[in-house]
Amino acid sequence: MEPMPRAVPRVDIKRRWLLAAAGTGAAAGLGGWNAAARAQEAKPLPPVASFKDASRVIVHSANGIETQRSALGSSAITDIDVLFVRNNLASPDAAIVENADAWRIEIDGVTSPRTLTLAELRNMGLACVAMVLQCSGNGRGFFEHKASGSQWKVGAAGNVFWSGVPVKDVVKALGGVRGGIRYMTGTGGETIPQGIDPLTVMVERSVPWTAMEEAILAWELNGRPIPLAHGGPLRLIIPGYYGVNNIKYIKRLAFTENETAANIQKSGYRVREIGKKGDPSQASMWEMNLKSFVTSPAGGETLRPGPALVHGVAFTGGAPVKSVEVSVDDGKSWQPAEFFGPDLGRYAWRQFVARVQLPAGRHRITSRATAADGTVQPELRVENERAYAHNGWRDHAVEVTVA
Ligand SMILES: Nc1nc2c(c(=O)[nH]1)N[C@H]1C(S)=C(S)[C@@H](COP(=O)(O)O)O[C@H]1N2
Ligand SMILES: [Mo]
Repeated sequence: MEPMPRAVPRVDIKRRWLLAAAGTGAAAGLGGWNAAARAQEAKPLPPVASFKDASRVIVHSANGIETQRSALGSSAITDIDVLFVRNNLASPDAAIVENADAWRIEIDGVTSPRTLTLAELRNMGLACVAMVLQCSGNGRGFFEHKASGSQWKVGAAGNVFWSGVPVKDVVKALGGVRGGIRYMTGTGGETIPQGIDPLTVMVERSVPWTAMEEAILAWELNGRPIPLAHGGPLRLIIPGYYGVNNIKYIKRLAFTENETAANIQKSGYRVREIGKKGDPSQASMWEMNLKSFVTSPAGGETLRPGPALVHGVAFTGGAPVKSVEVSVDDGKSWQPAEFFGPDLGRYAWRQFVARVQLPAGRHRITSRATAADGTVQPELRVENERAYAHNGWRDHAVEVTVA
């Protein structure tokens, strides 16, 4: 059931991209893309993400762009030049971000349902949150069963600032939620290709309605209007939840009794055994699990024997990160790391650093986070059909040569 909705929009995105490239006379046209795909070489950035720094991202496809491990740097916040991009459907027309204030969102499941413009939302409340945005499939590239989808390693994640109006302020202004509701459901503003059952492709996700306490309808990303690639002009932000729940170009926010019947909710983004189909009885990709990984060294380097610094990031959608340990011998022994940089709150990632000794030889360097409730980042991935939620420290190790 699942490959269908993915296969269809992918074709559509490519077609759109080609049309756009042809229309603007862009250098990388039809031939460029096909040749690159054939040769399995570095692919060009799609127009919607042309502002990215091609030298510091990995272009998996026109709808999957990953941040290189080394590009995550040590400045706490991820620049949009390198922030990953993941689209399930072709993005809407770029005109929607040029005319941001006119963007409309329908609010339903409240006492007084209403359609509000972005201009109106700007006067209803203001909040800013630093948050890790991470795709459910981040780490898929470490699984061995060849799960379909982008083979992300660590870089389908970034730590960014979002500003906008708290959802609870909007709800309050509209008289509060109706009785009996259990979910908050957001709908993406994409145009559904004709001749396809909308439920099979639409990006509409439901989360427990209590998530509205911290949710934001955001129009600003790292101090600028949200670009189209990241969901501008208006995006639902649910701190602590996997990327897919953070609906781009949101056109409807509804408080509902039931989860949406869209495939992306019903059968997609469900954790199940390899070979099984998705269904609503399986866990949905909501809160993120505890994870850390080393960002420097980034792997593949040759280092001098002696003292070295290892640094990286730790984050979670659950109980706050309490501590991080680092190992330079593939997990045989561990030493504590220290946090550095600002504490941007429980939904942001925390940077850690450790001073280690590296004798000559080859080393696998990794990190392991512990949360305030005692949860420890596991050693191994949990095998699952769609390769979601990988937080095992073993696969996330980097390998260096010391000589
Ligand atoms: N409307 C809409 N929202 C969406 C998506 C999409 O395809 N359409 N993709 C989701 C997925 S799977 C992820 S991981 C994040 C990616 O956000 P980014 O592209 O800004 O990094 O957006 C989510 N929100
Ligand atoms: Mo995702």
